[in-house]
Amino acid sequence: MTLPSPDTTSTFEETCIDTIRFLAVDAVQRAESGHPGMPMGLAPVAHTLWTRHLNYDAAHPDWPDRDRFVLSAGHGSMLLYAMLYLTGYGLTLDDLEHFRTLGSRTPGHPEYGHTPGVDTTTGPLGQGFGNAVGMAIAEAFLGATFRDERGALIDHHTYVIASDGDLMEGVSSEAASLAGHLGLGKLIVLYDDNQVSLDGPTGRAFTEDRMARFAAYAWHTQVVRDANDLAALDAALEAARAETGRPSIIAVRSHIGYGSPHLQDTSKAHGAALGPDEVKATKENLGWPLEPAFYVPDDVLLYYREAGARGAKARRAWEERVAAWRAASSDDAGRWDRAFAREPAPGWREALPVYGADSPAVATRSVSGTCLNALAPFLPTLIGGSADLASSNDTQLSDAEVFTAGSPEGRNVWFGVREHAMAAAANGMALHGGVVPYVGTFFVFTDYMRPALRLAALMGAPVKYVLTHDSIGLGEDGPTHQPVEHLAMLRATPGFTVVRPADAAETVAAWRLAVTWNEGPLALVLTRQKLPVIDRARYGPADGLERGAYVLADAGDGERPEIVIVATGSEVQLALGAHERLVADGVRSRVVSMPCRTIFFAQDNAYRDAVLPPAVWARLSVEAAATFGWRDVVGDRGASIGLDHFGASAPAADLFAAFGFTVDHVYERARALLRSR
Ligand SMILES: Cc1ncc(C[n+]2csc(CCOP(=O)(O)OP(=O)(O)O)c2C)c(N)n1
Repeated sequence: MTLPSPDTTSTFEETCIDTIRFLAVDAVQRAESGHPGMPMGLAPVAHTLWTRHLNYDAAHPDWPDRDRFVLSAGHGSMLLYAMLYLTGYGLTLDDLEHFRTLGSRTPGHPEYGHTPGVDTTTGPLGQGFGNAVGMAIAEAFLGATFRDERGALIDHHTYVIASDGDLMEGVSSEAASLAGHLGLGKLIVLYDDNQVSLDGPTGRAFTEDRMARFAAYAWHTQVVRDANDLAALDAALEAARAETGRPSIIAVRSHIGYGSPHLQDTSKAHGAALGPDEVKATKENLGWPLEPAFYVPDDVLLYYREAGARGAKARRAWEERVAAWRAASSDDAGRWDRAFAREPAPGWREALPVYGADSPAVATRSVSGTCLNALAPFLPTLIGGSADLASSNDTQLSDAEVFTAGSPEGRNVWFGVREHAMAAAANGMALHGGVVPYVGTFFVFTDYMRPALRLAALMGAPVKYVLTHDSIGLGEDGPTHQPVEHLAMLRATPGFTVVRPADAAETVAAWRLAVTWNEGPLALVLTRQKLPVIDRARYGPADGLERGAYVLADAGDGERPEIVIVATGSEVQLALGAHERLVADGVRSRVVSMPCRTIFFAQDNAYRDAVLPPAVWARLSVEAAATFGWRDVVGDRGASIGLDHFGASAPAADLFAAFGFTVDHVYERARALLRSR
């Protein structure tokens, strides 16, 4: 089948575009829920992309060198689902008919890992934009890392559809600023300039010159004055690809609810079904058959299915090229396989540092930096950085270059003071595949990363977070910088793993866990202040961290303990100090180090009961953070030493003393608990 010439809007292409529009209209009407307006306006853009620009093979949605597509304006999900169905990703008309219903493959917003062809989960506006910047970083890095004599083996574009809401959200401003600085020339954003958002005209709240803003970010900018002008769209996309030194944005003037006689250009077309009468009026207006709903003309389906299969040739050629390159060098083949499996090369475990009782006190953030650098040679696709706190977070890879437009093989990314964008980009990097992203900042600034952390958990994106300055132990910077509720927040996030090691040896064990942890996001929560290295000859081995919690000290001699003190991070040493005094008093005391509550709760009952015997009701938790959630561990009759208020600005030792984080206080609370029996 020959394609219609791209420079004319043929009647057939109008039919194709109307098919997309009415699949969205009918699906939203059937669900009586959803967002028809954006797909109606942008159907020509999707049509143009999927038939003439995107490099993809619908039968292989995971092809590593496919172009990525991010629908940042995720509320317009029916636009994406219509394209995935039409081009043959395996979605069916039945899936579209069950849009937004329980168990369907077509949820309200696109979800990664749920629907084939969805490259990321979006919904919170602006996040997709940030993810796409990360995908473009990963692409550039991998392109520089894996090469044959013809050049980059990973060499694709990242396309985004973004809406007014996406560009209003701050995360996209940060991400755009970063992308412009990094000169990510293969990132192409199509901005749906329909001048309407949820509550009404954008003029109420969003009036700056958007293209001037992006030009100032060092982006290549273009305007297409009419979304229905396919030739102009084609030309703009060609020009965007021809621009290789800067990211591109194309503002496409479109009409929300295009074709709807009463709702076009109004916010009523944004987020609700048009209603049966308006569906009918719109179909009549655009000359579309009223029945059946979900009508797809045969020749339209054939046309899109052929477009969806056209990339098979390029995919096969790419696979042959990679196979030939792999055959020439088993080293390269190994590097490639490990990169895409996110596996370090053999020998990495032995390369990690070892700390003993004779090691001087050391901050867990410093140990983390040593581990990261020890791992770097074994994991050459480990790439990341910090939000301008690399020296504080110890996140710098000392033997690697900085990632820039001129040195895309660099592994140190200077994200700048942009936590929102950094975390969103890290998600995109993880989802792209081939790289293991890590990012660092002060623990308290997870507040600025929260939307992306949540999405990382929802998507199972294996991002590593290095979060330092983990408590009042950071001292003089004061309560603005001292996390209180952050551990509870991360622990409450389903699918998020948070590890707070107690000393150097646990930090090494934590990195050992992190490196092999590909199930989802994992955060290491680390101290600014030095901590003594626990004497492992005397107490339990740090490997226990792998089970989330373990018995560190036990005076029971096989007998059931009278009291269990459970602590995390820097407070474990206080628990040990109190324990020694209790033991001197003749109390059968036990200390449990619990660096990761989630992993511990996932252990079998036998292990959990062995660590925390159910019959021992006298349980005391010690953690310099909100006590929220500790009752799950200590029970109704237990007690918690925590921080249910903000901190203060003073040296760390003064704060620990003032707020009850001392051996004396832990001991006294333990004795009081025992007395209360
Ligand atoms: C962070 C965030 N805030 C609010 C929303 C709710 N919301 C969904 S779409 C939208 C605005 C829609 O305007 P626009 O982005 O222009 O999309 P269009 O109306 O053109 O479809 C809002 C506020 C959201 N999804 N994400």
